[in-house]
Formats: sequence, C-alpha cells, structure tokens
Amino acid sequence: TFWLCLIKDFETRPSVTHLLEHPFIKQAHGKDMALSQQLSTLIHEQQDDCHLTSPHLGFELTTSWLYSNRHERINTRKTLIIESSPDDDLVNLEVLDEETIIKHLSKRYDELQIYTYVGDILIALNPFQNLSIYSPQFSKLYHGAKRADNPPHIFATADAAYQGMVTFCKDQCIIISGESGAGKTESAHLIVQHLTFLGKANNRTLREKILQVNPLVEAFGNACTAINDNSSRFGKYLEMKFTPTGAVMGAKISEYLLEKSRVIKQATGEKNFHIFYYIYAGLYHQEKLKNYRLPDKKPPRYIENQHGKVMQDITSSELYKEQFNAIQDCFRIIGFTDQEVNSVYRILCAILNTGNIEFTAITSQHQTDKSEVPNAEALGNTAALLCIGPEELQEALTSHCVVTRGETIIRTNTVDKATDVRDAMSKALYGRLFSWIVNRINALLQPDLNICVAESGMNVGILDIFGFENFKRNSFEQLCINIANEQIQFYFNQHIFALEQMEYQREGVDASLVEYEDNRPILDMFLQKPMGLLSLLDEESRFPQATDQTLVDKFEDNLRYKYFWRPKRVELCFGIQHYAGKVLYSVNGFLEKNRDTLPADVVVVLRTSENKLLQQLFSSPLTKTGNTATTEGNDAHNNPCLVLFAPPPSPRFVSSMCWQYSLMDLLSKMVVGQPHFVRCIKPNDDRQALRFCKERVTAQLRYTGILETVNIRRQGYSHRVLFEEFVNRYYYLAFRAHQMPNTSKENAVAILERAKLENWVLGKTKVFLKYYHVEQLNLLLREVIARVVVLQAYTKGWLG
Ligand code: AOV
Ligand code: MG
Repeated sequence: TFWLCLIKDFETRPSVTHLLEHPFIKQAHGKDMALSQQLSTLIHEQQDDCHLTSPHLGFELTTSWLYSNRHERINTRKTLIIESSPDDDLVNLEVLDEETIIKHLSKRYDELQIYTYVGDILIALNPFQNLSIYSPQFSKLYHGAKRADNPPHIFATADAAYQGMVTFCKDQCIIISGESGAGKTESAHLIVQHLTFLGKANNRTLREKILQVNPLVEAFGNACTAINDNSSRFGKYLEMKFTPTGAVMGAKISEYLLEKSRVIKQATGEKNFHIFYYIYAGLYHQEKLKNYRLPDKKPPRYIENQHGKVMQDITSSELYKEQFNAIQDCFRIIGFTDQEVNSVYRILCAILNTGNIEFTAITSQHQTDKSEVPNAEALGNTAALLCIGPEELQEALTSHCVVTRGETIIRTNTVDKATDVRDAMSKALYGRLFSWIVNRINALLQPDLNICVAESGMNVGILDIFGFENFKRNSFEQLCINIANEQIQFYFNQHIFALEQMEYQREGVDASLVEYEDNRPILDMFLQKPMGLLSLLDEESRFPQATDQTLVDKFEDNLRYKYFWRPKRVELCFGIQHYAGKVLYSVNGFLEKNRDTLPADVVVVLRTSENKLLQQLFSSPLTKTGNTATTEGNDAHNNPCLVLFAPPPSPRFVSSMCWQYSLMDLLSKMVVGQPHFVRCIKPNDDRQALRFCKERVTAQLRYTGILETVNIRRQGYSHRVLFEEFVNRYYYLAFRAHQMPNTSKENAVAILERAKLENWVLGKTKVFLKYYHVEQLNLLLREVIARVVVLQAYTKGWLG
C-alpha cells in the first residue's frame, strides 16, 4: 500500500525532487539510513532520475517504475499512449501476412502510434506533423526502461544502443534507411538528442556543441528537392564518443558523396543548398551585401529560381533570416573563430559571384575558339573575395596550358569550355569548403585527450544517407544515391538474413530458413570490375571523344542483366530495376559529371590566394577523409567512381566484392559495432498528416523485406554469442561475483537455466538467443550488479 499510494500521487513522471518532497519519502528518510544516504547522494549529484534500493524495507524503486505502474492512458490525438501493448511488436501478431501487417500499421498510424517494432528493428512511419513525444520527459521515460514497459519509440532504439555500449563496452551503430522524405534525418536528430541526454556527464558545453553539429552540416549539405524540402544531399555518419562510464566526450562526422552539381544547377522546382539562401537573406537584412560584394537588386544566378519573384522570395523570408542567425550561433557554439567564419562567408559569396561571370566569343580572322569576360564586375568581385588577382583568374578561366614534349603551350577556351571551367571551380570550392567544415567540426569536437584517452572510449554511430530517389528525370546524381541505397539494403540483408542463416548451418542449429530478396546481383551489375556499370562509365570517361551516345551503347553492349534495359522510344536513356523500384536514367551529362575535372590552371591561381582558408583547401592532396585537396585534374575527392573504387579495407564477413567501394568502407567501420536498424516508411507522397496510403506503404514493406524480417525475428535467433563471451558477460547471474567460472558450454547452460530463459538453443560454439532474451539478460544483470554494489557498500560501511 505504501508504494501504491506513492504511485497514485504522481500525475506526471516523478523526478527526484518530486520524490523527496513526498511525505512518505520524508518519513522513510528519517528511518532508513541506507535510503537517507542514497537520497543525499541524489540531491548532491542533482540527478533527475532516481534508482533507490532499501534492503531494510525490501524494496527497489525507480522513477520510471513508479510512472509505468500508473497504467495511465494519456490519449489525446497529439500525445502518445503511455502504455505498451503486445501488438507493439509485429512479431507478436497471430496471423502473419501482408494484409494483416498493413491493417495493423494503418490502425496504429491513425492513433498516432508511428513506431512499431519488428523484434529489435524499429519501423518509423513519418507523421508529417509535430508530435509532443520528444520532450526531456520522454527521454527520461525511455532511459534504461524495459522495452515492454513503454510503446515503441526512436528513443528506445537509441537507449538500447547506449545501454549495449555501456554494458558490454562495445561500439554500436544505428542504421537508418528509407526513401527520400521518409524521415531518416529527423530520426537521426532525435537519436542524437536522446544520446546527448543519456551521456550528459557534467559537460554542458560539449553537449550543446554536439547538438549544433547536425543543423550546421545540414545547412551546407541539405536542399529543397521535389520530394523533400530538407533533403540530405550527402551521406552522413555521425559517431558520438563516450567514456567507459557512458559520459559523452566528443563526436566525429564522416561525409559521403556530396551532390556538388547542385551548386551550379538545380532541376525545375528545386533549390540550391540551404546555406546560399540563408547567407543572402542574412546579409541583406544586416545591410552587408555590399561588404561581401553581392548584388542587391537581383540575387545571383546560382540561387535565382526560374519562376521570377526571387529577390522578394529570398529577402522577405523570415525563415532564411532566422536560419542565418542560427547558423552563426552554430559556428560560434562549436568553436569556429570569427576569422574562420568570415572566410567561409567570403568563399560562399565568391561562389555566388562566380556564377555571374559570363563569357562571350571573340571571333577574329585567325581564331574562333577564344572567349572573354564582357562584364568585369562579377569576375572582379570573385577575385576580390578569394584574394586573388582578377587577371590571373580571367586567364585561368579562358585559357589552359598544355604540356607537349616538354613544352608548355597556352590554348584558349571556347565559351562553352570557359563556362565549364567556371562551374567546375564553383563545385570544387564548395565541395572542399564542405569537407573543411566537417573536418574542422571533427577537430573541435575531438575528445579531450587530457581527460580521457580516445582509444579507451566507445562510440555510437548514426548513419543517415540520402534516401532512394525516383524523379520524373533522373541523372547521374540519382544513380549514385540509388547505388548507395542498394548497398545499405545489401548490408541489412546480410545482417538480418544471410549471416544469421549461415551461422545456423555452421553451428548445426535447426531453424527454418527464411527466403528473402537478395539484391547482390544488382550490386554486382554496378560494382563488378571490369565490366560493372561504374567501371564501364569510368572507362568511357577516359576517352576524350566519348559521348552520351557511345556511353549508353557501351552499357547496352556489356550489361547483360535482367535489371538493365534500354527503352526503345526514349533517346539516351537506360532503365534499372532497383530493389526499391524501376528508375529511368537520362545519360545526359553523365561523362562530364563523372570526370568532374578541375583544370590545373585554376588550382594554380587559387593557390596564390592570400586567404589562409583557401590556401588550405587547395594546398596538398585531398584524401578521402581529409580536408586538403588534389592539385590537378580529377577532383578525386567527390568523384563517385574514384571514391567508390577506393582500395578495399580488410574484408570482414561480407563478400569481398562489396568491400571495394567506399560506402562499404563506411559500413566496414560499422560492422565492428553492434548494428541497430531503423526503417523509415513514407505513408503518402503528399506530405499529409494522418494519410495512410495503403499501396505506397505496401510497396515499401515489400521492397524492404519487412514480412520476411518479421518471420526471421519470430523463428530465428538474432543474437549468437560464443560460450566464452556469454559466460564472461553473464556469470554474475549464476555464480558469485568473485568466483570466475570456466567458460564452458555447461556453465553457459547453468546461467541460462538460472536466468529462467526459454526457447534458446545451443550451437557448436555459441548460445543462440532470441532478440528478447538479450534485454531480459541485461536487465537481470543490471539488477544483480546494483545489488552487489549496495552489498559491497554495506560491508565496507559506506552506507552507515
Ligand atoms: P529523409 O531524410 O528520409 O529524406 P526527413 O527526415 O528530412 O526525410 O523528413 C522529411 C520531413 O518529414 C521532415 O522535414 C519533417 O517535416 C517530416 N518528419 C519526418 N519525421 C518526422 C517526425 N518524427 N516528426 C515530425 N515530422 C517528421 V532525404 O534526406 O530526402 O532521403 O535525401
Ligand atoms: Mg535526409
């Protein structure tokens, strides 16, 4: 009754302060010394979550327990039902077919239950509206809570990763997938939010810095597309680093394949990267356009949209203005110096001016292939902002050096060529600036080596890449994006199906095999050497005479796969049957985009800059992860093929073929950690709240293999642990703390029996566990450890 009364008294989830003020607790405070001691510690450490034990009274109390025992349904339309139910997990459904799953998800979506589990995998339906389920109260609710106590939530996934990391000192990674606009980036933000909450420690500044990372890189790497107003145009892997006790100590981002071509041109109805609009609107309002040499009557061509009214659109947008201020705050909080920020702005404004440089042909009797810059203003502005000489810049744009037989000859550029060089310069400037910002953030958020040796820490990585895209017109960029998504799907399949089933066979465990759609043949078609699509593209890019026509012919002649076809009626097109659907690609510009050449002449001029940042961007060779640059020729850093064909890191357990490509390189980092999957689903294409389009959801469930995933989670054993590791991990559950048993199969069984688990099986070298066993074991372990610690404290007299 004591506790029931206590439970009844809390309308909201109690905090430590709430508890302390409660008359019952006050009473107990005076009587139970152990409790008093714990309460004083809680007050002293200003914790807002409590875990109290009182062996004296024989109770254990946590704030989450108090709250979860209220059995209260807070069921307004905008609030999650704070009560879990067995159908939170598709694995528990009695009837398991596509129809039932769809009905079930649809009903949940109507009730604003956007999250559903498939065993340990989280399905997240985009709500297309703000839900009030992400406040710190919710972070508290999910902190260390049993999964079954609360409805599914993205915080629960983040929490599982965090707890897994702290309990087993093992790196974790969260892989978020889904098509464009499905909610990956939002999910990634929420995960970072919960992880910073969990890893709070006492370093508030660091926490704030980490929270600014996503908004800052997304201002530079995201843009409005036909599908998503905040579409990620690069892949991002954010690693949050923690001390062995779980306090956050730093972060690191790896970027992957920024869509640089967006700087110079955007499809109809789409926009350039956000930062250009923010800076133009921000400087306009601060009346600083002139300082940065930007035109104030008409916005620069790169951010002008095709439908007029632009100047007003940009300058009257409160959002852009506010975002500019927000970005300035991000830079400041993360620790960029004013000088660095100023240099970044100058380079951005130089890029905008570069787009306004025009060329006209000079036709004389002897020469027809010469160009000049008729209006020197934009050129002068660019040169001034980049701190280089305008004549040198003009020369680099309108001519180029050729070395033949040891002799250097200067050749002039046609108007088209000069325009290409100009745009290549803009892309290179932006791409390298982006990499520099990412690297600078990494340097500023590096763990403080004085406090903790980086190696001894652990991390949780979060992968959020650009989602699968299928527009009316698809180009090289969509191909790269969709190949990356094929790789993520392959990774998912490997983990959920292939590796698991291989292990059943190897270990002699009898589990019925689940059929799944293997996308490996499609990946082979893209990535195989020397006859894969990307190799062919690379080869063709080396021929100066190659054209779009020769390229598409080459594809047709060499790619004998059922996933490839060439439409008869549409010129210069080819189609691919991706795992997520058919896409028609137009080859127009493929070669140029793939070559991504930056003439040496431009690099030479940029290197003469007095701007330190610019010097750095173009000084030494650009590495895949570094912020310095290649000198001449191919701007290898962001060339998709070259990046994709990076040397293979040491293969682990996925087929060696796939490890040769850089997304696989990124994935290889993650493989060392325990993966957690979030599958984002887009309920409709109109971005409407509460609209569940059955056909669209069915299609996504099909191509992501959800039905098969439910099956394998139901029948299979998602966690396989070596006997030795198992005994080392859990021996506390069956043996005395100081009595380290030998790591035999028998002792593993003793632990399993003592923990009263059911449905596990034994392989030759491993214990095969269901996904829910892991949580059960971990909770038991945490309880036992807490008891041992209290007991030790007693025996040592710490608790009076
Ligand atoms: P994406 O990352 O998967 O697409 P986003 O995360 O940018 O998709 O989500 C698209 C939009 O959906 C967001 O701008 C929000 O308006 C809305 N949204 C998504 N998740 C939530 C949520 N949990 N709560 C409220 N609104 C949400 V792309 O980057 O295009 O592949 O390249
Ligand atoms: Mg995104």
